Amino acid sequence: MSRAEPGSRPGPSLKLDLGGRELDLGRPLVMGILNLTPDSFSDGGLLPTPAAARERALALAAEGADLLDLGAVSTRPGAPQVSPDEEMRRLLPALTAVRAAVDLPLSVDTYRAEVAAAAADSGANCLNDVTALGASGEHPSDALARVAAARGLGLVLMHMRGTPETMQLDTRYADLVGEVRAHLALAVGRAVHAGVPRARILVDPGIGFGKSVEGNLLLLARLGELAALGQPILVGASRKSFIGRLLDLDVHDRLEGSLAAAVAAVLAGAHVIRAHDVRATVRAVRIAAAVRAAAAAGSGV
Ligand code: HH2
Repeated sequence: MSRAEPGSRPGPSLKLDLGGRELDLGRPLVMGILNLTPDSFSDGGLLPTPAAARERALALAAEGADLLDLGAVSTRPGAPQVSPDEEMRRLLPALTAVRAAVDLPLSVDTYRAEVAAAAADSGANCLNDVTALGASGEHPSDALARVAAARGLGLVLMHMRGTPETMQLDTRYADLVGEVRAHLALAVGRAVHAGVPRARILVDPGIGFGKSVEGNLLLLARLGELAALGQPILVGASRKSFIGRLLDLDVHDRLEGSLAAAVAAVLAGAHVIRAHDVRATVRAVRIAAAVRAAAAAGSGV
């Protein structure tokens, strides 16, 4: 009987196509976060210039990131709106600098079609839409999916109820996991209808986006139920406030909690982990993946 490599998953491996870059999902991947914002909840203002973004991207690549996610607008609870012009002013020079420096697939965290199209021109491979085609919550639009389809980009569809301004006002759900799954199923259907092939779509339960502490824990525990959507699952729990609330720790002291959440997500079936602390996350996730592979391989050792 053939044995799986430690850290890999046995069986036929799923492939992900991000703008012409094929990623093997036979092991969990780590998406390194590059925040080009002045006000992100844990690392705002750290990358004020394209040169700083490039250096950070090179560092995350050296730490073992499989792909990078560049965001120019904070989605922290209560974050103010930023104009598309301001978003592009922050994003595009940094994206160009990062594209020239690293060979990893680059994702751009935006829900705006015009920003997405400009990002595609500057070398983005994937769009990360925290509104799952809900474009701000009030104006559902398939425009972003049409950009992904036309430019051959990957597309992350994340669940959020409301907008960053309103999402934490009411975090009660009758059936959280069922609602998240149904919401993502609809979004995947809309993306496919707009022309994005399933091989390019990831889903994300949106940890911290309109959820209580208990809701976030429930989503991590029952992540496997999203497998029914048939798409790879991305999870972003890094440094989020539920970790701070559970451990009573400030945002700069959440590394261990973030690693524990990443391990829980991988054991529950996550394919991609979005993280600020890449080196530590890569190591933790490799152990979780090895445990998962051992469980799948059966009882003979
Ligand atoms: N979380 C954040 C931003 N974008 N995208 C996906 N797909 N999943 C997530 O969980 C997710 C996301 C929030 O984290 P961060 O980017 O560090 O903070 P901010 O939004 O304040 O810039």
